[in-house]
Amino acid sequence: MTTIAISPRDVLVVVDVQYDFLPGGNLAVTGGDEIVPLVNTLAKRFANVVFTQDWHPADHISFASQHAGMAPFETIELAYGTQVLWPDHCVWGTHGAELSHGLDIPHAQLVIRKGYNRAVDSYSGFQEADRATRTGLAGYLRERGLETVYVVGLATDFCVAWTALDARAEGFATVVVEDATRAIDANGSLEIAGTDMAAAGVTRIMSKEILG
Ligand code: VGL
Ligand code: ZN
Repeated sequence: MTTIAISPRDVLVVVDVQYDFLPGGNLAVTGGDEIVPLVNTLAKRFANVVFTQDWHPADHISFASQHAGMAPFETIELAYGTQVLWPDHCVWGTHGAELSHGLDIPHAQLVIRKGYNRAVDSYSGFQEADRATRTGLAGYLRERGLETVYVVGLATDFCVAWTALDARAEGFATVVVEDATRAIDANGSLEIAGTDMAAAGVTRIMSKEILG
């Protein structure tokens, strides 16, 4: 099998590998811990690695606890559109918000925090859910001359998919390494994310296509 050669113009974006998304966390993604060794192995192939970190105030609007009578995984309508409500998670300064100490990627260069505005969620590493407020990631990647964005991490159907879709929208070639992600899969979200990514031209591969 011919493997994909990773170039100095490629960047690996490691999405939200944080304790609250790992088993035992407040919004645990099934099998989330299983990807950590693979993410570490993949990262060794990349000169350029960026982390995203979900980073919410304790009263964040995406928390079901902030909406009387609402439960996690129900939805509400906000000014910017439909919002899924979540268990409290990734509250800044808490253990659950920390990047997993199992990550062994000392050469990673940037941590993009997102979701820190109380009234707007941010699944994507590029822009908030209002689809207007930018995180700065696109500018950072462009300024560094990076062209192809490889996305891994948690969760496939939320922060990975939204980050990949926005990378495409910004004009980057975009590749999701499927087996280095795990999904929440609430109310058909994984299938929807797959359809959206295919329509947007996001390529999906398995890690063996890089690692051989
Ligand atoms: C995420 C739901 C809420 C994610 C973040 O990282 O996929 N999902 N906040
Ligand atoms: Zn969140």
